Amino acid sequence: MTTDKKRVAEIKETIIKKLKRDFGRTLENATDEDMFQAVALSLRDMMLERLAGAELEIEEKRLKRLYYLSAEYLVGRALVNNMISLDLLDEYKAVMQDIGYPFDRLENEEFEAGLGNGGLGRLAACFLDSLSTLNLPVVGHGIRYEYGIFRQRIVNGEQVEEPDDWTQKGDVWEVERREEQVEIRFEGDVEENWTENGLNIIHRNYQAVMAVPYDMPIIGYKSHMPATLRLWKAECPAAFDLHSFNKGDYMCMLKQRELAETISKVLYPEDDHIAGQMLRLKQYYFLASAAMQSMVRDHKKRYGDIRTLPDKAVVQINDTHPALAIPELMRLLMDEEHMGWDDAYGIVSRIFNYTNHTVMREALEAWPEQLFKSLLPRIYAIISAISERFNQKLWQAFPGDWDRISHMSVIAYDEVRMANLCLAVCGKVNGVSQLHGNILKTRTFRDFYVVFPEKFTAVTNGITMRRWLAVSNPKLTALIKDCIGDGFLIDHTELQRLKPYTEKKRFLEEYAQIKAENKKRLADYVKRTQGAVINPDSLFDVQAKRLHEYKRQLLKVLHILHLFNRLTQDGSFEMPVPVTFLFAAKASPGYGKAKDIIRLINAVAELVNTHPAAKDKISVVFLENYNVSLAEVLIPAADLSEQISTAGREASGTGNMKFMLNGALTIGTMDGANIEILEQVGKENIFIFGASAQEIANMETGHIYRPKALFDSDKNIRDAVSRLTDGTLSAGDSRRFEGIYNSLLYGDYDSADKYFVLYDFEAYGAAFETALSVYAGQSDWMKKAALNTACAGFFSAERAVEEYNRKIWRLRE
Ligand code: 26Q
Repeated sequence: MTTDKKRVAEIKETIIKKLKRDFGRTLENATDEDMFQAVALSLRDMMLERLAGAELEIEEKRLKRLYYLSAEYLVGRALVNNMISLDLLDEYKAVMQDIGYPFDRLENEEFEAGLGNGGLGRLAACFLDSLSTLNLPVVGHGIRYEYGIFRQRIVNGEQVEEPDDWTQKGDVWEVERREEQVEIRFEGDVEENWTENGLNIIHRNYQAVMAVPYDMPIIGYKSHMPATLRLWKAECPAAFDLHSFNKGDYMCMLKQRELAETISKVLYPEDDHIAGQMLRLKQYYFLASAAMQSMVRDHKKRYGDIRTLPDKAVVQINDTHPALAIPELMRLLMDEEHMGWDDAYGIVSRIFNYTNHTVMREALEAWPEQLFKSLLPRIYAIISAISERFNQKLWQAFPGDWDRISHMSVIAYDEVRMANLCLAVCGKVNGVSQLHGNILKTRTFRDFYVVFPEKFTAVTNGITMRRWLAVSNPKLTALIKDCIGDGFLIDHTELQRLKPYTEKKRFLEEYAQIKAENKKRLADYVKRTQGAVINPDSLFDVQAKRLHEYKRQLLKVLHILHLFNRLTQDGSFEMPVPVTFLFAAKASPGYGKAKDIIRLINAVAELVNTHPAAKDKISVVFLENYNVSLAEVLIPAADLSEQISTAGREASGTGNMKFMLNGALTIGTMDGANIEILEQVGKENIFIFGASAQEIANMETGHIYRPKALFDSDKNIRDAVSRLTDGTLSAGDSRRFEGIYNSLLYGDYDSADKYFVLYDFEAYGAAFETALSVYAGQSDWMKKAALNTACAGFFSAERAVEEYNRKIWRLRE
């Protein structure tokens, strides 16, 4: 460790002072919480100082700024990440050692900010970190959910959800900015009056809610320009309280308060499919309006003239959830700034850009028109006008083609469609991997591509090297530093300098040693947190991601049943190495099929882990409550990374990149970013299998897939699938998994095995067998693993963000 002794002494001094002044404690009698708070506050001081400096720089240099709008931010814990970003990790470790306080106790004291469901939310967090690292000015706008993604417990093999009360001890990193609150209006009547000054809009009888911003500085690595994560909390307006109170309507006042505060109460745990709740729409408008009001206010304060907005601001909307920002900005420009439609639209159409994250039909956001109209009357009127004008434009492109036009229309068939709104207005629309970008052009938004080819682009996702290597895998980080210095933490082209080392025996031994230690670390963690025992000498095969049919956890389960069949029935069958199958996945609470699959995984675990002929060869563990903190322990311990979605369905995946970076080999389909991982590492260093996106699409359009025929003709499939209902997995009830069984084999041709699990079954088995035999010849495996690390630089979020900047944002020009 090369620590700055003076800094160490200063930090220690600050912590002692914080303990005394903020908590009335000393090092001797501080509780764990006091200690965490004091250390965090010492970091926070430095972060806020930088934030102030950055604001000044933006002001002085009149820098263009990115407004990143997202309903989700899966930030995770911040303590160690902040130490690394400030380049003070070693110093803090030295201080804690000096004080005699275990560093990991400090880490574990922090609640993680889990304000997201999965990939989309984590991407937003990685991007803020990387934007700051590149010193690009950005404000991320989001919702300060009081309850983030639920905590998952497994009880009797089933998922049980518990509330995630992450702010119960307050959030040390945030700064409340009450003076910057804005008012958001719902419902009511809108009156339009033409006066000599143009259109005058009066909104009456609305329900007002206050949005109060809480700013969290996100410090990029060695950056002088922190990103601001501005999270909005809903509150009841004080004036409104008074008003009710005067009328003596005390109960009504409390009720209104509760209703207002409900808006930012909880993150909706549905990842990818909509159930049209009113409250969700309220949340999205709340976010959009607060963000736009704050952006406009900021610009006017700084530059005076709202007309220069597009030179100084650009907005990226993270999927369609914040898309109401588009009509909201129109509203602000017309109703508040008194611009005409054309001028306002001219500005709006230069500012917005949209990232799509999913091609699943059921995830395309659409709201019932009547509900929308009554909740947001003015916004509805603006969207109607956008829709009408857009349809006129389409009429010129496709004269007479009503079918196509109504398909592309923003409002049609009693629905308001958010993706179409984005396609109509945004300057750029991007996919999150190359394959996904192409699918958007050729399938999902095909008709739009014909009219606006110039709007479409693709930027492959990325991950931050700090969180997913430096924070989560300190040992590997140290080894890499020894070889190539620490440039790789900031410059994504550096990591490949590791390639020559993968030829060196000594390096590979150290690499293998680190993997073994990380596996031990995970085994200890699992023992401690859920009491399960796993063999650190087995191959760790990991599938960690949200539970979704298209991600095909079921394919892996059926394959485990197949291995179980062979181990118990075929005396000559040997596993070349023992394997531990690790699953981690949350299911949306309303997604019954996903919950059944969790139940199934646990039933298979019980079967396999106790059977004398199987238990020393294979074992299955379901890890509870997958979140960022668990990912940080799990991913560095993985040998094999399962990325086995039905081709064409996983827009990109980002877990796949994290596993690769940490030296797991991928077993995967030609889907999302897996294709680009293959391009980076070469086909020798990845296990690719299964139907391509094109083959899947052909089977779908031809209606030719017959899973039952595969079941009848393929004994391995039949024997594995039959386990679902033959009583082996009774879990007390032999009909428990009949639903899964039936959905694989029966239903209409289009709905039986909709995700082609049985179609890819044999190919998966073959790929897995190849992986096992390579693993059994250890040294070659480690070389491949190290090559995966060395080739992961492309997946740095700085590369992704630079690409966005070049193609879309044009900051710092
Ligand atoms: C849909 C309708 C109405 C309201 C909300 C939603 C909704 C909510 C969450 C739609 C989608 C999501 C989340 C999507 C998501 O996380 N997608 C993932 O994004 C990652 C980052 O780009 C990709 O790597 C993953 O492939 C993709 O699944």
